Amino acid sequence: MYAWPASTVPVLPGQSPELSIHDTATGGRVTLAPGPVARIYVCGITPYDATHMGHAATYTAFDLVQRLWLDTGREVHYVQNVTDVDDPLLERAAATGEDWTALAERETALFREDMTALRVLPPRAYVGAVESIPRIVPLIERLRSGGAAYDVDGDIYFSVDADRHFGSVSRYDAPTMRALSAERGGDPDRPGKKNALDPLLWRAARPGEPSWDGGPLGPGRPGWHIECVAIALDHLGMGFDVQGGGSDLAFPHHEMGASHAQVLTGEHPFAAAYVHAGMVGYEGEKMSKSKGNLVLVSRLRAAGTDPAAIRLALLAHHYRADWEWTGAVLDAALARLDRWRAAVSRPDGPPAGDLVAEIRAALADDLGAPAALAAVDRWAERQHAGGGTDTGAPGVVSRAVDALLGVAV
Ligand code: 5CA
Ligand code: ZN
Repeated sequence: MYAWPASTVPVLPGQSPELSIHDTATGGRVTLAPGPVARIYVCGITPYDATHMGHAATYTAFDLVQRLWLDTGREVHYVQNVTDVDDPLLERAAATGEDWTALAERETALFREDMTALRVLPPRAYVGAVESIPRIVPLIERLRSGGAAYDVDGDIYFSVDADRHFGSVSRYDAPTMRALSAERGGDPDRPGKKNALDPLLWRAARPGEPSWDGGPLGPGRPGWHIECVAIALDHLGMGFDVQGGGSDLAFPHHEMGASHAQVLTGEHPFAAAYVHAGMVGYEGEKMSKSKGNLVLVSRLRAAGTDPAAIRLALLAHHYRADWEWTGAVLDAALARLDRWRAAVSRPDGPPAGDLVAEIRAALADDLGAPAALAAVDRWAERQHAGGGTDTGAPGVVSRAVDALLGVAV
């Protein structure tokens, strides 16, 4: 699939320190040391509804990772999927009477527009589940022939007990895993499974559902976790630098994906760090397509809200925090954007060399975007208080804010 256009990223003198980031699998910080090409996989949308502030916050967080790595002089091999066939998408299409492919295409197109408007840099590879089926089928066959997958009435399940590292991504206990499995697409109560947590790899064709030729697997469609594994292994290989997504993906999705890949390759780990963004809520609940309590990026854009202000509203919260979207959050971001724009539009200002270092240090410290914004605020305050005479400073600030934070001032 094609992704979306990249906004230009100014090249700054000097470079960011190495990124130290919270890793779910260890529960602590890791300082990443990618090679000349940093490798990151971020789980993409299931395109059955429009991009809401929760999605936008998560993709903006991982955009900071890409920007920081670019600022260290590296290339970034960023891969993102589109879950363009799965239960929620088919259920929504059935409920509204729309063709499921048309729904997926429309919402993916809207997502591209939203990401472009928010200056989220595109992945290098943007890959759909459907187009990946020819790469998914052989992986399932290999798991089955190696004894790590088995049939239940024609459906094929992965045996979590085949991976001695199972549980090491989320580190949840068994009751928590069981509860989350039921909540997030699993079927722990289905009879005939070896372990209640075992996830579906291949769902045999059902009347009224789309299906594909699975060769020896029979006609059917892929399970959710194997989709991301097939795409990540195809484009990045084992041991890539960051597997990313929202915190609701830690279990079962990233746990199962790591296990699939570890059993397939005999190697460990799947990713050097598992990075999870907090959940954005609205009116007391997690913002979600299934609950329908959505604040949509596209709706704010259509109402004339500057996307740079939306981006600043997201960056004002630490990526790991759970937080609530409110009108006041947006108002504060609009005011900040005005202050910054007024500050950089002067012909001179206070020296900004330290500010660039402060933004870099804040981001390298577990993506501390709020601290980075506070540093820019302080420079803007000095500017508004009477400023300085450095004629290069406003340009330095606007380029740094653009390159590192993705905010066009
Ligand atoms: N297609 C799968 C991943 S392979 C999926 O989870 N799609 S999604 O559309 O449901 O979510 C896309 C991304 O947005 C995921 O990383 C998810 O964790 C994140 N996300 C969903 N809701 C929120 C929220 N309220 N706050 C923050 N991030 C969210
Ligand atoms: Zn995924």
